[in-house]
Amino acid sequence: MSISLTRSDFPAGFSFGAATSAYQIEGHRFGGAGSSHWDTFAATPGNVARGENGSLACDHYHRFEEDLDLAAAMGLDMYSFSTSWARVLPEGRGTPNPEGLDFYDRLADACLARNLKPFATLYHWELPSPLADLGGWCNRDIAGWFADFTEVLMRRIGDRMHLTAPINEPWCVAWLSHFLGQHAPGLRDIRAATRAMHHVGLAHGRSIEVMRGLGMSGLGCVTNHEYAAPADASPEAAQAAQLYDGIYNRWFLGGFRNGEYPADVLQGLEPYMPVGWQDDMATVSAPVDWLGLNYYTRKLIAPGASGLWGDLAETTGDLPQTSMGWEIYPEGLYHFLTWVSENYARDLPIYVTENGMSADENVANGKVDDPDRIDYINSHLGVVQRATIEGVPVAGYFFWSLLDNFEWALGYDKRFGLIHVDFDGMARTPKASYHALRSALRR
Ligand code: GCO
Repeated sequence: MSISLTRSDFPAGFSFGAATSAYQIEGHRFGGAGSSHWDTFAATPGNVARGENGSLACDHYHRFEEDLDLAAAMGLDMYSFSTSWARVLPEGRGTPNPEGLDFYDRLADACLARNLKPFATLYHWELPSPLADLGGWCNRDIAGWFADFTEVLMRRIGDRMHLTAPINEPWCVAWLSHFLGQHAPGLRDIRAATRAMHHVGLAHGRSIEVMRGLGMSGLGCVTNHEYAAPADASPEAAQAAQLYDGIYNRWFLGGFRNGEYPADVLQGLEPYMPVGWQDDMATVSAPVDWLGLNYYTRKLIAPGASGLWGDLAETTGDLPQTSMGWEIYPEGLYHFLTWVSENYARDLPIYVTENGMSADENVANGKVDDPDRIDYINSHLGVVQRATIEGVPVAGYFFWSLLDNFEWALGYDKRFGLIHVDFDGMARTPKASYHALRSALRR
């Protein structure tokens, strides 16, 4: 099986990359990294499958050169990584960990040495435990703590970044983790969630301001999106899907790009918003240079049983699914590319910053066949190409993920990698999708 499209099917300068994140691949036990709220969340029974955690992960901390060799051999133009706040500032503030800064310095140079343009995301979820102790994303002070982390890290590596984003998937950081409780810190409280929904945006804006002050460019925001459709023809399901869309898809883009939150969501969250939040919106909407969209799937939405505001039930339809139980729905990616272009981009370039699928593959005779992933790439790259032909300013596409890795609360058996990782011996085995992409990118 092959990837049907090649570079010539995309606009000149269109970039292909692969994405990873610090806690999911590095090995957080190494290099002086401090405790993060993911370490303690994972140490609490019932939160992560099989009690797994990111302490070893893919041992990328020691194997990053081998991994970047594989990324470069594929013909990728960019490598998207994230940096661990707890590795750079084990206390979250104050004295940096020199080993942490040295690691990201080496990583930046290793990318450039392989002609991989570095794309850094400062925060992909490993909040230092001492800051979690102070309320984490529920405490407005986190915006200043995050700005200080930005300054420490980007003074060291900012000169070499091609693209930089402050926070990966604000919805996951705030709503998934403080309302739904599925990710660290595992809270289920609408007041905590509302504060996080605002403070994440404020921290994003403060970080952008710091990087502008350092003279950096290529600064963007990365939001994740799910296509929300009504589970049935009832008006209640339509209303539920609209609210799911507001919380998931419109809240952060509204803040970042329009300096205002969507009225339908604010109606439910206003009573819990921090006093004076309106005065922060100029910072939340600090100008950026590009938009990043993470997309995987769609959800069919119905009202939840409690009747409480925000209680929304997800159901899955009859489309083919990945091992995450996510339906494969490339039309949703096309929708978001056109919808974001029409409503938020205002001609800024748009990157697909994460797209991919999980499957439970194994190595057989030194190979890993993953035909479903090749199909997924073909169908999703196909809608990206269609959007570019229609004039949507898509500037690049990042596959999630370069490596099989720690899939948060689901642990290590949800394999998203183009490269298989044997988590016992750490052997890397490029999958058939890796080889198919390699030949497509080099054709
Ligand atoms: C996310 C995160 C990644 C996930 C990937 C698969 O989008 O949730 O950025 O860390 O591993 O998306 O769920």
